[in-house]
Amino acid sequence: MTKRALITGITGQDGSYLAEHLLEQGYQVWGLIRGQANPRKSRVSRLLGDVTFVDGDLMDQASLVSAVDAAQPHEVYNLGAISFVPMSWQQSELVTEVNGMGVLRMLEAIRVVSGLSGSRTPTVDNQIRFYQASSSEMFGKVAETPQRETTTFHPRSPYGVAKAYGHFITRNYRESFGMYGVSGMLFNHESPRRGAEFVTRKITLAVAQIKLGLQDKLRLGNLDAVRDWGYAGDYVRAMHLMLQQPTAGDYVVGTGKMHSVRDAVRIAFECVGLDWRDHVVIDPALVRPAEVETLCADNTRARTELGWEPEVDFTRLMQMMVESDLRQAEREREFGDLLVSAGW
Ligand code: NDP
Ligand code: GDR
Repeated sequence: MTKRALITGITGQDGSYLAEHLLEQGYQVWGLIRGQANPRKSRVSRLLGDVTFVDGDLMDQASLVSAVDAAQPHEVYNLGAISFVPMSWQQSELVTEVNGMGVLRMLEAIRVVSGLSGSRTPTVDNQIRFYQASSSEMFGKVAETPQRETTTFHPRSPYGVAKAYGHFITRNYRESFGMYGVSGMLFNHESPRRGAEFVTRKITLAVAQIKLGLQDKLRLGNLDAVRDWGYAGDYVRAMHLMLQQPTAGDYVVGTGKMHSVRDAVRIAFECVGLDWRDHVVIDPALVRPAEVETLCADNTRARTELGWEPEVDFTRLMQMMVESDLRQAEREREFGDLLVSAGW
């Protein structure tokens, strides 16, 4: 039997890698697409023939019911969110609606389409399995290091608070309705497809421009922040594995290795033979109102129960991103030169 999966957030970094991974596993993939003529749909243009797109928005309950009904999925991956943490101080209500209430709306859509109620526990075989994109931001001001599934939450941003709601409501639907719902408590993961506003990609894009002489300075905030950074391609494998377990549970996913933003900058500049100290400027405006100082995953449960291992280490990840951004910057420069020579 061909399995069907519905992915929200398919135009994002993780959605694109997950769609590719599930297609490789023989799935029929459906993607929820938000907005008329969504410009980010071009990001998944290479999947256009393979993925069925369905209109919907995590702000709109009825659209989620229609999407689940149309796709009749075996698995739903809820990756849709406003994922840039600083935006959650500027538009806290919107972020709470999408990242928190959006989870509830998707759980309700699944409950309605499956005909689940508290009095009727479904058999494992006929359930729609649900994956929620939880986040290490829920740990925030950390109660212990490294962080594991049982570590107390102390989120430091409206984003983290909304994700904590999504996490607990997923668990609550598991306990209330017998729904198969899991939360992947994922630590930062990056790739050449990472949004340009996140610190790793901001650094690698700038390194490429600086190497080609198109830019001189890179403005950053807190260089002392420490994160556990992994590769998005590795992390989508963990998402899929979580939904294949006999019973639903929550899993921390990270590498267990810590690096500072300063390390990230140093490694990225070293990739092109430059010294970061000649180019980086500290901009206090980029320092957050409340910072998550340090994060590090205890991935024991994911490794032992899922058999999951990360394959790309941090240095290789930064190299991969710098190489990709350098290639793109060189192409753009070449294309720009062609336009100039053609008299455009
Ligand atoms: P991206 O920012 O790259 O993608 C976010 C996706 O969410 C986009 O496809 C966007 O679609 C969609 N989206 C935004 N608003 C809505 C809405 N109202 N309704 C439906 N879809 C919406 O994020 P990532 O791929 O990096 O992350 C995926 C998920 O994992 C997110 O939930 C994020 O919070 C979470 N996460 C990410 C981590 C990371 O390090 N990358 C770590 C831990 C958790 P559109 O094109 O319409 O804007
Ligand atoms: P984060 O990722 O907030 O951890 O959330 P981000 O890359 O934005 O920040 C990481 C750390 O770098 C520091 N920093 C800067 N960050 C940005 N964006 N820009 C800067 O100029 C800069 N200078 C220093 C930040 O202060 C922070 O400490 C990501 C997102 O993908 C979330 O959706 C996800 O849930 C978490 O990872 C886990």
